[in-house]
Amino acid sequence: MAFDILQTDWTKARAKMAAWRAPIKARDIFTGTIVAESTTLNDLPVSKFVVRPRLEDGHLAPISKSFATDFEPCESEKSFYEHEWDLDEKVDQKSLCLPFNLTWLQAKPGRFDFHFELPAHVRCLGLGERFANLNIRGNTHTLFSTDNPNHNEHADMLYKSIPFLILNDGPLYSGIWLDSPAPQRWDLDTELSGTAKIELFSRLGFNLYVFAPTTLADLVCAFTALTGRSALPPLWSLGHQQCRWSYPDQATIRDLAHEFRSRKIPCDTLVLDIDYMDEYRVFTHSRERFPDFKKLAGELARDHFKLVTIVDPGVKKDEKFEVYRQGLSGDHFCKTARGEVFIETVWPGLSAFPDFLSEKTRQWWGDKLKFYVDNGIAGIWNDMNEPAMFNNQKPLPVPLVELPEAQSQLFMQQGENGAVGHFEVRNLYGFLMGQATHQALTRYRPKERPFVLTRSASTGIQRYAAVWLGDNSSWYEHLQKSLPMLLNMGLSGVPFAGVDIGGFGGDTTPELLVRWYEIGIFYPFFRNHCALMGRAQEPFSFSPKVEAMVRHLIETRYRLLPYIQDLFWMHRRTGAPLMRPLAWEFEDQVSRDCDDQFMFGDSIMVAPVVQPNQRSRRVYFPEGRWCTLESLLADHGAGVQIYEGGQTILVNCPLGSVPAFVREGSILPVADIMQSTAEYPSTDITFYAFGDRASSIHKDDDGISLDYQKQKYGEWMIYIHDGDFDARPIFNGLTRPKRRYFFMPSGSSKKLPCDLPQH
Ligand code: MIG
Repeated sequence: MAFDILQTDWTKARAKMAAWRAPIKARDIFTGTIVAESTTLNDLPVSKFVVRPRLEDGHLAPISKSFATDFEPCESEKSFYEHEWDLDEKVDQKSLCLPFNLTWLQAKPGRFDFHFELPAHVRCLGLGERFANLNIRGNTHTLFSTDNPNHNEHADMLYKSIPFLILNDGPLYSGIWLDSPAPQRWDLDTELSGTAKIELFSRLGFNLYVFAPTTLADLVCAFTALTGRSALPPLWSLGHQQCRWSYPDQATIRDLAHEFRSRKIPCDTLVLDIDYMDEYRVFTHSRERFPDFKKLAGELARDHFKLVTIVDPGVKKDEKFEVYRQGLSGDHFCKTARGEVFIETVWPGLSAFPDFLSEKTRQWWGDKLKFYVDNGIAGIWNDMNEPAMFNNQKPLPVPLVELPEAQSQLFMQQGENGAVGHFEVRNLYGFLMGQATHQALTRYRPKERPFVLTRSASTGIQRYAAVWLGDNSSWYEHLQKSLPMLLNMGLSGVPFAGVDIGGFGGDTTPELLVRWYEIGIFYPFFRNHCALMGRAQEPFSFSPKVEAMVRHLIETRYRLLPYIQDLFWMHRRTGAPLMRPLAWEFEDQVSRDCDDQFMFGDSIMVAPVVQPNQRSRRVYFPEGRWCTLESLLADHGAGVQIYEGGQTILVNCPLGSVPAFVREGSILPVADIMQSTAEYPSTDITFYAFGDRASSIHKDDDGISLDYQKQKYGEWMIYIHDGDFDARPIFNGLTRPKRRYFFMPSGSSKKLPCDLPQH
């Protein structure tokens, strides 16, 4: 940020210096109520504290509904989420004995302070979207959803706010979840004094959850039993997605589709950024540049492409614009404390912002989305929903001593308990827009799995949307950061995540793009995206050599789709993310500290190159034996390349090779190369085994409908015993899939036909 020394605002600067220097000594002014409850989630003890301060008018703060925990699981999956809260006797917090000696007090009507101990060896993980490595200790983390395109060491507030912190002490992991959408500042021992502090800037109170120590897997299982899990995504959304800001017109989109198919680069989805609209008006398309909007989607569908469009919240302030008029007459927009519609500048110019906190507005927005469904748009991409505003990117007062009174919080929103200041609920804005979008798509296409992508999000977003981590740049540093950042997203309950492949800002280089695809094929959300001024970075934008490398990588992604779907199935039942830190699977010290490698499910370890001009790297192999994924999947009979675990080995990493290793005892279900997932229902599936003894679970379904929730799927236990293949049905709700199955014994180059029995 540039600043002009002659313009220094000394009053502000002094206040900030003073605020940093003097830790605010706080006296507890709390006179409200605390209700303590406890439960067990899959045998894990969890405590919950519902804290309601007394307001200045003498009333208790109303209990506001937690959108994070408010959901109804489908009938067949109720047992994954079942728990009951027991009311505890002790409700005086002074007598509570909490892990890490956690205590809190109310320092001001608009601020609560929490303190807990953080012994020197304790690692801190999770906390949603942080621009940081895996262990986020030693820094201050502000949770206040913000459109911050500068992802660098100064980046604090980002797009998402998920206040779930994992504390790792040796083999044990415990959790603290401060369930409140109000701004929070987590200081994870910046003073090196072994203490952590949270400031919660709220006038309304909170729910605090404390999870007892356990394994990482059990902790995330319990957390997602409370906050929900991702539904199975439509299969097409797991394929390759191509985007850029913006493909200018429909002819360009047609060309793009043609390039992918004629060059045989697999792709499922093309994405339209903001310029498909008429003057950036939501629920419109440009008559000049996209005159045949609906026809375009139809043509692309014949070529097995899906079309996804961006949808921003800002509604253009224009009395002649029907959506704006409806928003006014239906009272759907956020309003200032004086009752005027709040107006700020975003892409359409002066705009109004739907108040997604209000149920009737979510319904209205959902109704409007029918425009996209009627035009054959397959999925919706929500952007700018922090909400971002061109002249108001950092709306919180600095320094923040307590939350301003409701009337001074930029604008008001209408909750179930009446009007509430925006800051108090800002972190819910993107979540609720995503929820409205998800519910609308489900309403219009009840037989299909909805696809929603969102930039802003808060706890529980996985139930409604995939996420990407916003505006990264075409830098190796951001390629590297994508690993720990996505790992922490997964540990925070959000598995369906990715970052822009190739990098969003700036110009990518061919080498960077290839390295990015090497990792990107393991991002659950797999999309190439680039900003307005960046050079073209579609897979065919460079030399034939680069194109061949990227094609091979994308083909590998498609071959792994059966495995990827099995991982989503596993997530659905246990909360396990797809991308997992090594410590999820291994208990040794090196695994615990490692964040430049990760496990993709329990069978594949990814150890990528994230530096330019590097053609080898040291890879840590945890206990067991490992082989390269590429040598396992190559059918040329050269044999698999094996590494003994328990050591670090220098490994060659030629550009364009898949940087992944398979753990002994694994069976990978692998599809044939395909151009889009439309070919998936008839692909052969081959079970590649590494080791003479192995077992895994494989599932099959139609990849598109919600019937799996009505028991329409097939699930098998697959075994390798002394090198022989065996499969037993676990669940049989599917008519026999029309595909052939093969088994590739460990170290062999000859596939053997096999069968998945139907009972
Ligand atoms: O102010 O829609 O993060 O993915 O391409 C920029 C244009 C707005 C930011 C998103 C980016 C998108 C871009 N948007």
